[in-house]
Amino acid sequence: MKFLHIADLHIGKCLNQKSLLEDQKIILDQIVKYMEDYNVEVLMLAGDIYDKQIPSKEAVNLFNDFLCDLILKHHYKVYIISGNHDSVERLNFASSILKNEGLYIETYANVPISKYEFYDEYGKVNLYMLPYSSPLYTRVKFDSTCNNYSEMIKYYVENSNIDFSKRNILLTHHTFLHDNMASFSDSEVRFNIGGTEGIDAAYFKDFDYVALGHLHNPQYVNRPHIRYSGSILKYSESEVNIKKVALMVELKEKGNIEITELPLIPLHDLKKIKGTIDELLVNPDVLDEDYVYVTLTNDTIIPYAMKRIRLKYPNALSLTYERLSKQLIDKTIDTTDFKEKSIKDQFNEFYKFINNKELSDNQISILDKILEKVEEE
Ligand SMILES: [Mn+2]
Repeated sequence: MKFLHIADLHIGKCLNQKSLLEDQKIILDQIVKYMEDYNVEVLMLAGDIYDKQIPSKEAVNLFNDFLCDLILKHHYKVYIISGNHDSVERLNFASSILKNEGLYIETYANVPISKYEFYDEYGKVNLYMLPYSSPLYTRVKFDSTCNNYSEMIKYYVENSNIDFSKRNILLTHHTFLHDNMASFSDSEVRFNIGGTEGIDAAYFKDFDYVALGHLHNPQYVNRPHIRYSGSILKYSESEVNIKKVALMVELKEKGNIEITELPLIPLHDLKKIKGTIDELLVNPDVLDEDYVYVTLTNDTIIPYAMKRIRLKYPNALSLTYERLSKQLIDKTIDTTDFKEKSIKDQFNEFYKFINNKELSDNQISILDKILEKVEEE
């Protein structure tokens, strides 16, 4: 059997207040196109469908259109689990009814794990769907004494009577690590502080394929068939150099699996650019509509810098000054006896701290005038 594995759609996500809905639509269209082109009739979504527990109406509409295209137009089957960003109750809406239409949604972790079956020329394939769950939920809901995510996953798998002589797929949304390592990005939300969310991926080596969601960088952990497809778009500055993919997986007879990375091409790329304002504004008429994080290397603050940058880069997301941010990290102002200092001296010190030079005579006379006026009032 053949299926497409994607995850971490985060529909409705904004980057620095910029809505990515149009970008997300382009990617979802590409996914439908890949399914058509490669004759894939099953799509698996490994959680974080929406970016928020209460998604905007635009986000819900976009996902609805995507599902209608897949199911009503193409008659594909779609399997969805919830991730840590999704609302368990809301995503579960009408799921029992939708099963009749080829849309399988699981948002509550079950014991045994919810299972669906496929048949192909090599026999039966079991799909186990384990949505994002927490040790607390598992302890309260079931007869489990699990104290952390590793024990929790063990509990679900060991109580599901899985026949590993058959072909088995697991669809889940958690943090799986290999030797305590994985490639994280800044757009994932950690489940808890202290790092006990990590689960040893080796535990899943007996599954024929593990379709993972949560980590936004595409990667495999421990074995090539225990795999994160990654998010469908770059969702943070830490991902500018990461290529996003959908994974096409073909399960043949037991032990024979083929995984193909299909590139997802964004409408706008996400990148970092750096230079003086003049360097960045060379060829001002040639627009660059990618999403850019701008770092200026100028020594002084440039008036209306963002306004000027946006003439060439209309989708600029942020602007920082390299020297300023470096300085602020490298040193701090000595504030021990600041109360004894005059406002003028304090201002002078602050100016020197930011600009690495003293106020000029002209600036001092302007400052004197301002201070005089402030005192009068
Ligand atoms: Mn996510």
